[in-house]
Amino acid sequence: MNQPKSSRSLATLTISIWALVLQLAIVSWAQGGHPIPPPPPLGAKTIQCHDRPIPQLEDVTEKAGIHFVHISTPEQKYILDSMSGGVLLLDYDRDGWLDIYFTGAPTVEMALKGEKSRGALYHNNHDGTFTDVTDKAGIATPCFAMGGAVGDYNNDGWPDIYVTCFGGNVLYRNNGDGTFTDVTAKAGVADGRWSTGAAFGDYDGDGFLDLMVSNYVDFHLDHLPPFGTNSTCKFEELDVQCGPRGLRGSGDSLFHNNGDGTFTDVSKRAGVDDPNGYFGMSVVWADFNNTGRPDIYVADDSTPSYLYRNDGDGKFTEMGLESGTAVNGDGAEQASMGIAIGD
Ligand SMILES: [Ca+2]
Ligand SMILES: [Ca+2]
Ligand SMILES: [Ca+2]
Repeated sequence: MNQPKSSRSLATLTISIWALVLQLAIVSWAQGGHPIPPPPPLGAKTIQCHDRPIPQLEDVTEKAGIHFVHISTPEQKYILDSMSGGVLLLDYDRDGWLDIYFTGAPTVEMALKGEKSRGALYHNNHDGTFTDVTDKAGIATPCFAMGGAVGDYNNDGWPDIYVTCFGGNVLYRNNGDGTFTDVTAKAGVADGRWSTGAAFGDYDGDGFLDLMVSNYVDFHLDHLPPFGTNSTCKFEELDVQCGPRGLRGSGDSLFHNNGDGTFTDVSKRAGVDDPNGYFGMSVVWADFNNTGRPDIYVADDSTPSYLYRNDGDGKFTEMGLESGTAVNGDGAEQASMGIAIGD
């Protein structure tokens, strides 16, 4: 096609200008990082920052009717007193609104006297308030609780609760009528050690949620490590609680869901049993290498963390060090506690 030269030049110039505008827009978007978010909803509490309204968070605990208080001791003579306090969010009655389960732990002193502490289940009333339904639900005192996980292990559509504990975990089946039944014994998922983290994930793709549990320190109420008594129970010259360094760690557990309400401990066979006895704090399932199979990450306190690649044959390969997720950039072990996964 023949085009007059001046017309071609004008077209070329126009395209060049548009390309420049597009390039500038891309650069400025990339430099800005994110597109401008929509404004907060009307009536939301905000402050102005760089001419933009920034939403403010407000403590609504009291207004919401939540009165749960976690028991703690200021002395914290034992490392067991320093842990616990996990909270689960789940829609246990499937009304479309998230409810809250607070786990409760006693102090070591209370436990030695045989005293228990309560957890609490709060039902979401859909109006910003909650009602304590713990007693009706029957999940007030599962154990010396640390935290837990939510998953529908029996595929009946109702989310079930697994509570991690010091000295024996508890699986509660959701009965679908606001009550739960302790099915730990039948399911075979008590573990019995000091469990901290737990997460449900279907590692073998059979449609049933399996359960990974991280365990912390080998700790016994009848053999308490005495406060400040040796070099690992000192901070500078001060006497402090012992641990986790200087105490023995506990291995981790993977329970395969058999699909009939029972589980089988496959930790060793799967290669995720933590024979090193690292101090496990929390665990998460995520497909880190986009194979369609969930892998496992275990955050360990004061010891290297684990990244387990799901090999698809019921086994996992630990690749924490080579993936750069076991220790920090200087090669030092981290006091890893919790985990968040995001893209
Ligand atoms: Ca609900
Ligand atoms: Ca269920
Ligand atoms: Ca499974």
